[in-house]
Amino acid sequence: MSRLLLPRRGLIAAGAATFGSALLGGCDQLSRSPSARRLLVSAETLTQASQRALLSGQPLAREFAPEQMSRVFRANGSTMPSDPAYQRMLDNGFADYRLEIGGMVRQPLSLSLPQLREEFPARSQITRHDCVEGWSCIGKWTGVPLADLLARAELADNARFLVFHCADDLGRESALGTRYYESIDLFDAFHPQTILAYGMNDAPLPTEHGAPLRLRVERQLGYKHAKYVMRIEAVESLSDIRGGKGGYWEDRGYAWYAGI
Ligand SMILES: Nc1nc2c(c(=O)[nH]1)N[C@H]1C(S)=C(S)[C@@H](COP(=O)(O)O)O[C@H]1N2
Ligand SMILES: [Mo]
Repeated sequence: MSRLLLPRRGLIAAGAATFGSALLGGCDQLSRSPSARRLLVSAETLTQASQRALLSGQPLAREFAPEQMSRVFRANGSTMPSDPAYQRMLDNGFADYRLEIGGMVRQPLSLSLPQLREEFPARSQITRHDCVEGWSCIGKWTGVPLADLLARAELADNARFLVFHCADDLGRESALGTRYYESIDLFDAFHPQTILAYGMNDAPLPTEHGAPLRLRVERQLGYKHAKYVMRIEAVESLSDIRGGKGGYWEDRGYAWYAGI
């Protein structure tokens, strides 16, 4: 991704979000607008149970048949984090990997890959990945629904966003920090197709696609799908994190809500 592409990519992302909401009418449209979504999930009186009720019945992203899967699934952005701690985990088959879940939760979690595979339900889905650079690929993803992880971590009532901290450093400039990160709201966090994938196309998630664990948030554009996820942080606001816009690319001008 070159710097020159940035303004164009930002425009496309913003256009895609507008197009997505233009297809919906009335209340749907309201609940799709980023500001209304924030308002809807910000009521501090919402309990976890009412959050779940509110968030159920959301539209699903299209799922595809196995024969529609792309023969080659492109990799984009980071394809091999250079971080020495990551390299050590990779060399060790991720035996020492732990997914940390913290911030505004009552039960902070630290979960190994075997725990993620064995202690939680698994979900598989064949979906299309759309990158703002103008390419799409269809692949199969297997992982643990984020909603099940959050049920165990017990979100605090004032938590409104989940931030995904990644292992890779894009190393472009230093003022904002160059580690990849992303964030989603509770609508996407509890959506049934939002999973942390450890498998791709019936094999362990390959390094170039984000091993050992990457986010799939199927109603959003490619850059929201954080690869190399090390830590999930529940927060009330994104403004104190890094550039304050909720993601590595968002801090550089992309839309935070990248709905397809
Ligand atoms: N950690 C991390 N996640 C990332 C990126 C990245 O550079 N680093 N690139 C994003 C972009 S722009 C896209 S299109 C997808 C690419 O996922 P893929 O490599 O599995 O195709 O990952 C997204 N998630
Ligand atoms: Mo992308």
